[in-house]
Amino acid sequence: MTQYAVGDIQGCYQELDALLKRIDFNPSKDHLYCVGDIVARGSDSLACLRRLQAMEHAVSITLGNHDLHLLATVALGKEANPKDKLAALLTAPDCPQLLAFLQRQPLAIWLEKRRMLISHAGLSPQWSLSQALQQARFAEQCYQGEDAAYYFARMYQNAPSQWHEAQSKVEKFIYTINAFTRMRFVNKQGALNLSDKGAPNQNGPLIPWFNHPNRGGEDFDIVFGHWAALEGHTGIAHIHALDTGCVWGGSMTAMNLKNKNTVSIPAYLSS
Ligand SMILES: [Mn+2]
Repeated sequence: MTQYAVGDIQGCYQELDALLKRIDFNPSKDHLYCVGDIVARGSDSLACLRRLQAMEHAVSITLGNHDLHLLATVALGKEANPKDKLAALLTAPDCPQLLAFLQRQPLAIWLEKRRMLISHAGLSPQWSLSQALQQARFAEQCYQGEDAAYYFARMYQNAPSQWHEAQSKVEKFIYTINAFTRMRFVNKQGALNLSDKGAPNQNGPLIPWFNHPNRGGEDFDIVFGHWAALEGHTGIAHIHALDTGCVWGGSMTAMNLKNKNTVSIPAYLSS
């Protein structure tokens, strides 16, 4: 059995298919951890979700901002943004099952044997590992429960940007979703900045979450996606950035969780 993590897929089905072939992925014995953003922007989100759902027993996903946005759009009866290219998915006969599959997925996965945390955006420097996992379970109960639409309707806010400011259940939900799915830069205090998406700038006031001095994870690995501008590099050996920007013309990357070797498939021009 080989375990792999794969970076942001974002509807790039041809590259996903080629990557699974390249690593000789066998769903009857291997396992694929997807770091999230399965859907949106790429040309075939429908095929990506169908492929993953068809081998659900061999797949785990930590949801990304685009995945949650899709679930929220449908739960709230809103129109999808045409640039997300979700029309084929949303009109497919198996759309309800595919969305239910997505909604069952967690925000964070802890692999005890490997001492490895997987999430879409990383680990907030204002949380310990155990706090992060506790908050992930809390937020999953919100978006998977009967009141999911209530939480989806309140999800899109940038405040509170600091964990200690999150007092109510909704504020804790908002902070948790933002930390796990939207975080890139934080300030000196560790507050989330949710607008800057670029490459790290040594001289700016904002620092990547993984460079914050309070960041947990000196004694475990962290695997994340979401930040294509990093081009797969954090400069820290045990913090693994897997979003190599396939949908933007980069590549799609898979990492073997045991030996940390990576394989990448360059983006096809057609997608
Ligand atoms: Mn993302």
